[in-house]
Order: sequence, then C-alpha cells, then structure tokens
Amino acid sequence: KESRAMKFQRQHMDPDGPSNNSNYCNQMMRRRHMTEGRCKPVNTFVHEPLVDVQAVCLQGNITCKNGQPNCHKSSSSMKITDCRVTRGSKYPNCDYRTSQKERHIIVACEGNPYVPVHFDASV
Ligand code: 5FA
Repeated sequence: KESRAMKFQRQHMDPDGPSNNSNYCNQMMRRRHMTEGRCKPVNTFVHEPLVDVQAVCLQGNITCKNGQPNCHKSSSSMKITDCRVTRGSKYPNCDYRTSQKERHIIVACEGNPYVPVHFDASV
C-alpha cells in the first residue's frame, strides 16, 4: 500500500517542473491519479529538490489549518504551481487553471523518519 509519505510525493512533488504551459495542471493532475473517482478540487505541486522539501520538517512547529501542531513553514520561498478546478469542469473531464508562484510552503510532517505527509498552505 502507498505510504502517506509516498502519497505526498505523488500529489505534491515535481522537482523537474514546471513545464511552462497552461495545460500543466490538466496533464499532471491526471498523470498523478488525482482525477480518479472525482476531480481533486485544489492541489499544489512543488518544483524544488525532494531533500529541500523534506528539510522543511526541521523548521519550527506551527499550527496547521486543522489545529494540529505538526506543520512547518519553509524558510525560503519555493517555486510552486497551484492547480484549481475550473467552474465549468465536469467529472470525468477534469479541467484546471494553472498558476505558477513563488511562496513559502507549509507542510504537515509525521513519522520516523519525520517527513511531509500533507500540503497545508502556501504563504
Ligand atoms: N491532514 C490535514 N492536516 C494534517 C496534519 N496536521 N497532519 C497530517 N495530516 C493532515 O485535506 C485533508 C487531508 O489532510 C486528510 O487526509 C488529513 O489527514 C490531512 P483536505 O485538503 O481537506 O483534503 P484533500 O482532498 O485536499 O486531500 P487528500 O488528498 O484527501 O489528503 P492528503 O493529506 O493525502 O493530501 P493533501 O496533502 O492534499 O492534503
């Protein structure tokens, strides 16, 4: 079974991206299996080396959106792409808007090793 750490990597890691193209989210949300059963409404891909994203777990704890204390904010801004489903999108034809940004990321970390398991926000 896919671990939560592996799920994070599938849903949120694209170190070699972004391809500079407005179809990025349409392609990547399908390729990473987030358009099966439903169109996942919002999702962020991070375009930085995996080790740099894992290292965010070493930053000080902050409170997550769900009230848990296991979130951590990157000290540097990172290249990200936000994917958000469009208002006319109808499953199974999932249609996304692609927005490239540079933001600090906030991830939730768990386990031993203590690694990212959830993408909480970008600021
Ligand atoms: N989740 C939320 N806060 C968490 C925390 N502090 N520590 C660990 N996990 C945390 O997110 C809900 C999901 O986020 C739940 O699985 C919860 O365990 C975890 P959502 O944004 O409401 O739903 P989603 O549909 O966007 O996310 P999912 O794909 O269902 O959940 P994932 O966590 O696998 O993926 P995510 O990284 O996009 O949240």
